[in-house]
Amino acid sequence: MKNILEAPFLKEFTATASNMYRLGWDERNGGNISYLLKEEELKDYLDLNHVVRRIPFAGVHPTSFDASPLEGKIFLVTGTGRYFKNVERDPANNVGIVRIAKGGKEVELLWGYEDGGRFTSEFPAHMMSHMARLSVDPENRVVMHCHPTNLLAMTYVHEADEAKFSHTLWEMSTECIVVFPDGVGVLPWMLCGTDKIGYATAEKMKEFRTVIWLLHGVYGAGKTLDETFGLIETVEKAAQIYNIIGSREIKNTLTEDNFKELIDLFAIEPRYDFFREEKYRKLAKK
Ligand code: 2HA
Ligand code: ZN
Repeated sequence: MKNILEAPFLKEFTATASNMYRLGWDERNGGNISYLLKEEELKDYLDLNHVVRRIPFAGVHPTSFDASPLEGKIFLVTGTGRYFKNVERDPANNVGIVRIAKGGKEVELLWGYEDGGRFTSEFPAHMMSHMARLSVDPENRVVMHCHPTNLLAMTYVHEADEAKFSHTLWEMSTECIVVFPDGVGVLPWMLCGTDKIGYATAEKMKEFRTVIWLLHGVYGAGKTLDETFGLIETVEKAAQIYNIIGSREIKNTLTEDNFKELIDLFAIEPRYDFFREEKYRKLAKK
């Protein structure tokens, strides 16, 4: 067997955690990442028949919560209470590789959490989000949660309306509508670590790759770690520009006609129902 600490998927994962930490998105034990692994990329590094220990799900309703659609799937997941700051220096204690057990009520630990730890408290929200994303995008592999400073600040002063929030972010730089034409979903404040917020997040994840938890942070989903990181990075930068502008008078902004030129150039399908002008709203699919 090769040394798992040298595995490309693990190195990319831990480097991503460090980048998130350095950007101030993951103070203390804030944030968590789950990454769906392929058996082929694991088989040279781990004996997949060796289960280190079994860990039940926590914070979920034992009868209604069901991760069985993910049975047999293997995830690399940050640990509960662990600091992103330390993930790259010490992955064996701070992250784990877990397989969803038969029945979908517990996981089989294959590697990691070596000092007795367990997966993030947001594991139910992650698993439900994976199920939701996979139902609309079979290539989705990453769910990422963090507390980006500017986006969090923006949730205190901007209306919580999804269409308005998305439109404002789109206006904050030319790239935005290209990177997240699906806009952002917005959830009211809810207690974190529960299956209730997990269900609500997953429901939004069927429509959006970015879901904002008001006064808390953001969930992002994507096919790769880079794509998901880049999505949150772009949303966070837009929020930063929004905050820098503050209450100063806007003298220039991107118009919906500008958006349309970008949409045509990049051949993307935006949420036209989030537009204001009737000529664009009527292009909405629903
Ligand atoms: O503990 O960010 O939402 C990590 C969190 C909880
Ligand atoms: Zn959080």
